[in-house]
Order: sequence, then C-alpha cells, then structure tokens
Amino acid sequence: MEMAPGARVAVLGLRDTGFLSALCLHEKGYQVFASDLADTGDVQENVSKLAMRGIRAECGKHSLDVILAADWFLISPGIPPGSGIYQAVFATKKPIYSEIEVASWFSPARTVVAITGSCGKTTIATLIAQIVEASGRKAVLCGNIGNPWIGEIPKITPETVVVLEVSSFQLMHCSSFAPSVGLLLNIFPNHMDWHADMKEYTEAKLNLFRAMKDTDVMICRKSDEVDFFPNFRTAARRVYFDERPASNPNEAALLCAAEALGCSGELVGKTILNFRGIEHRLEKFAERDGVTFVNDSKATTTASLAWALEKFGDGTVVLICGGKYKTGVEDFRTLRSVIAQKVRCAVLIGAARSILKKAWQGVAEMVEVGSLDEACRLSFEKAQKGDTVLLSPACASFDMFKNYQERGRLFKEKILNRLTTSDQRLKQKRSCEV
Ligand code: UMA
Repeated sequence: MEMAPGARVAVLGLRDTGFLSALCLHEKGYQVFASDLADTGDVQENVSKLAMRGIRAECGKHSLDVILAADWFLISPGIPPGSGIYQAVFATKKPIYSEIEVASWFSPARTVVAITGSCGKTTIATLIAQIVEASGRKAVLCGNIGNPWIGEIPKITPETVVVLEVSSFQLMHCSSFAPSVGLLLNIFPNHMDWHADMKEYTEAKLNLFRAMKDTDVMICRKSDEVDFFPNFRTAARRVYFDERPASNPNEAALLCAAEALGCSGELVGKTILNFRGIEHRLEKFAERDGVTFVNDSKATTTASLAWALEKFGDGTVVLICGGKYKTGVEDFRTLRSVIAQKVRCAVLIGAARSILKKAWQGVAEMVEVGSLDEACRLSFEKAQKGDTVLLSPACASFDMFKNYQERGRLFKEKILNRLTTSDQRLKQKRSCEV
C-alpha cells in the first residue's frame, strides 16, 4: 500500500538496501531518518553521503525515540525478526515494508518477472534476463542478486522488463507487490536462523503471488503446492513446471517463464547453450593435474552446500567450508550423510569451524585452519587426480570478509597464485547444470 509522500519514514539498515532506499524516498518527498546499529566503514560512508544531501542518518546505534516516532518503517533484509529493533518497530503496529514493496510503488516497468526459491534463483534470474535481452527487449536484472531494485529505478522505463531475484527476507514485508510473472523454483528448509519456522518461511515466499491479478502468471511445482501450500489462494493463473516434459526442472521452469513472457522455446535452448555460469556460484575457474577448482562463495546456507555437493562424484570433494556462525549445529548435522558420501576432506575456516567439526564428527576427515590462505594451501595437499576443491562455505562471510564476493575473489586469487603458467586457468565457462 503506497504511503503518502511527506510522511516520516525510518529506514533501518544502511548497507546497499537502506542507503539506496533512503536516497529514493528523500527524492520522492518523504521525511527520512536512516539508522544502522553497526559502525563499520561502509556504513559510516553511507551516513556521510546521506548527510551531504540533507538526509538525517546515524550509525553505531538505533535512536528509538526518533525511529519509533516515524509513520512507517523500511527494513533491510539483513535485520532478522528476532532483533531488538525489529521487535520494537513491530510493537508499534505501524506499517513495515521491504525495499521490494517500496520499489514496486515507484518502478514504471509494465513487466516484472520475480524469481524466488530456496536454491538456484540467481542462475534462473540471470538466464531469464538473457532470454529477454535475446528477444530484443531491455532487461534490468536486480534484487537479491546484489543490486537493489530501488537503485535501478532511474534506468527503468515502462518497456523495460525487470527481472528480480527475491529472497524470503525481502518478501516478508511485501503486501501490494504483484509481479506479472512470479516463479517459485523450490522450497527446502532454509534460513531457519532468520525465520521462526517453516510456516513463516513459506508464507513469506507466497507473498510473491498473493496480490497478483488474473492477468498475472504464478509458476511453481505442483509437488510444492501439495506439500507446503495446498489451500493457497491467488487470482493469478497457475502453471506447474514439474508437469512439463523437459530435461531437468530448471529448464522446465525457464520454458514456462519464457512462454509467459512471450519468448520462444527455441530462444530458451539457445540461451542455455551459450550460458557461461555466474561468478561465485559453482564457478569452475582452474584445473591442475586433474584437480578442478570451484568457487561457490555465494553458498551461505546448508541448503546451498547440499545442492553444490550433489553435483560431484562420491568421495571426490575437498571442501573449504565455514564462516560467520549463522545456523546451529543441528542444521549442519542434516548434511552428515551427503558429507560422508561426497567429501574426501573438509577444511574448516572462520568462526563456525568448531561447530562444523562437532556436527560432522566421524563422517569425513576434517582439518581446522586459521585463514583462507592456509585452507588453499592445504587443499592442494589433500586433493587427488579427479577431485574438486570446492569453496562452498554454508555460512555468511562477515567474520573474515566484506561480503561473499570478496571471499570468492580472494579464494580465486590465492588458488591462481599457486598455479604455474602451464596449469590451466579456465575462462569462466558453463559451470553448472541449468
Ligand atoms: N543492522 C541493524 N540493526 C540490527 C541488525 C542489523 O542496523 O539489529 C544492520 C547491519 O549492520 C547491516 C544492515 O542492517 O548494515 C543490513 O544490511 P543487509 O544485510 O540487508 O545488506 P544489503 O547490502 O542491503 O544486502 C541485502 C541482502 N542481504 C541479506 O539478505 C542478508 C543481499 O543478499 C542482497 O544482495 C542486497 O540486499 C540487495 O537486494 C545477500 C544474501 O545473503 C547476498 N541474501 C540471502 C541469500 O542469498 O541466501 C537471502
């Protein structure tokens, strides 16, 4: 529900989402106050940039007297419902919106395709954008993939097709957002550190479809509908991609999305064939003596790690794993059988390393190390011909790195520095099944 300009809005969190939202809302005539509990360099810089434009902002604290006086709140996806500030704004019963909801008020695009799911959404969103571009239309790819929608609005015209990757965190505070095409790829237990339970997670995902009209298209798996939302209602037309013949589920999902967008199946086939993969997502970037090196730094959850491991042969993975503690030991335990099956050796890094060691005790060889450098050195020692050295952390990066992109880039740099010129440095090539 669009809030009237002139109203007071408190923007919570001041990384990309909060910063770009504060700028946009100020420009649209709202009275903005922005606040971040952290006092890190990037947040301080954003506070200064906002101040230069006359926007009130603070970091290192949440001034509750000012925040709670706002008429409504825009909350960043990185602020979990269990946090003090979330609880405080929730208790006011005033509207709380995510950046996705707010961007949808201001985006002029007639066609918005939004993709969510527990695994694979970045790849599918990227491919849909490529399919749209190949059909001769302009696509803007944004959202959870890294660049908030609200920051892209100046580039968007009514003819632009917005291709949006959305997470459950972003969907939780959407109410009127209604994409023309919505795709739910799959649902697995995920982000249980953030959501109260599976029900809350599923309800958040379903916000993608709730406000849709009968001209909009909802694409999902029939099996997910049966298992997780048998009584869900929406005005949208439903299309089930698991009822469609295709070589794999993601291809079936792509074909359904393309059809809803008026793009041909032939274009889908060509785009898949030319697909070069995505940086930090099962990215094969080097080979030496029959050992392949794969950067999957974007895998910040146990579900993503399980998804990655399934791609490799039994007992062939030297896994570099760990980072900021996000999930509990119980969550990591759910991976015991896949770790036992796929992993030759797990090299554990970061704050979560002792928790991982406890969770996987007895199922694979494990070594704890103090740095990414040490992990890379050890992975060379442990890997044998035919193996894959896989960085797939199942954890956030913030204990050691600025973000997952920096973690992935440093990993590639450290590995490539160890290779001789005769070793193969692979150009980014098609590295994951579509
Ligand atoms: N904070 C407070 N008070 C609190 C708690 C946190 O002020 O009580 C602050 C933190 O200090 C931080 C800010 O809130 O500065 C939260 O920032 P953010 O994490 O939301 O950062 P953004 O740069 O805006 O990134 C977000 C998404 N982050 C998360 O979902 C955690 C990015 O997805 C997304 O790319 C970006 O918006 C653009 O849409 C990241 C992610 O890990 C990559 N996503 C998950 C995933 O893919 O599995 C869902």
